[in-house]
Amino acid sequence: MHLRAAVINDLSGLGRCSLSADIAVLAAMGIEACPLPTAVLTAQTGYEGYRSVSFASHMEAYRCHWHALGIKFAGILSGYLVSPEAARQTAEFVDTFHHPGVTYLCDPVLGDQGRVYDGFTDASIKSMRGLAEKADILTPNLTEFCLLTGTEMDAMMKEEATDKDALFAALIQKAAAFSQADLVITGIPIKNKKSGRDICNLIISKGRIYPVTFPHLGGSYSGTGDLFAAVLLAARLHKEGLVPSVNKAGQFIAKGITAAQKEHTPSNAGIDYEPFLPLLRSSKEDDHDSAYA
Ligand code: PXL
Repeated sequence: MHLRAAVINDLSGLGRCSLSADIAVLAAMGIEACPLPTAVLTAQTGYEGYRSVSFASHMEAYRCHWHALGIKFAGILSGYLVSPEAARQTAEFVDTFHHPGVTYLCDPVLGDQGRVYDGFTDASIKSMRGLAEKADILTPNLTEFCLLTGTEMDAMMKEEATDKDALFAALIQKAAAFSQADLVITGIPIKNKKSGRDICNLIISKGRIYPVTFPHLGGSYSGTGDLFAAVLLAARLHKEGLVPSVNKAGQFIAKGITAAQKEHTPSNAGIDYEPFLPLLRSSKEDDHDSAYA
């Protein structure tokens, strides 16, 4: 069956993130990606001297045109929203196209490693919170989760040093605001007695938790959150289970990081994921191929 997803994100010339990542992953997973740019940048904002042109004033035209054409989406993904106006336009888009049976994944791109990305303000955080409340799947990293829930970041980091169970309990309590969604808090550092550190993607869904843990590979690369969200949405649109979908996304990122480390790729340039795109095809799509053989 043909599947189509709207991807609301920026187009960055460098950094292997946002729309470039979304389109590559969705296409590799057999899904048509319809890009709705929120901004066009010479490079993602981690690069010194980047230039950014907002696309917020053009977003309404996309919504109206696609609506007039009667276009339907199986999924909607939103990511980097350059301004509160871009977030408002995204909310309008979601209200227009998010019918029953349509999966809306909100990746609340706001920051990482305890820091807010360049250009975001309290108003950006507030408008992202409004979108997060509409999501079926919500994929903040730990920093973004703290920003969305008004949680002090240091407190969460201290928990990591002491007690994993206490950290998870605190996260579950704060997650109540988004109980309508399958929440996946990514990049949670967890102590591991043998190798030192793991990275946990904590799923909180319908009041239950499912930790999906990987060895900590080190480094903090551009675009990993975008790639993760795109794989997760595509796998869910193919009706793969929530935990296997998170696992698939995590494995894909781990392969890209390992390759980036081998190539000494700078963290701003993103991970070397391209050779691993063919591995994302599901066996269901292969069945689809054989139906046409
Ligand atoms: O990958 C997140 C992201 C997306 N888009 C832009 C960014 C960033 C992170 O820095 O700058 C423009």
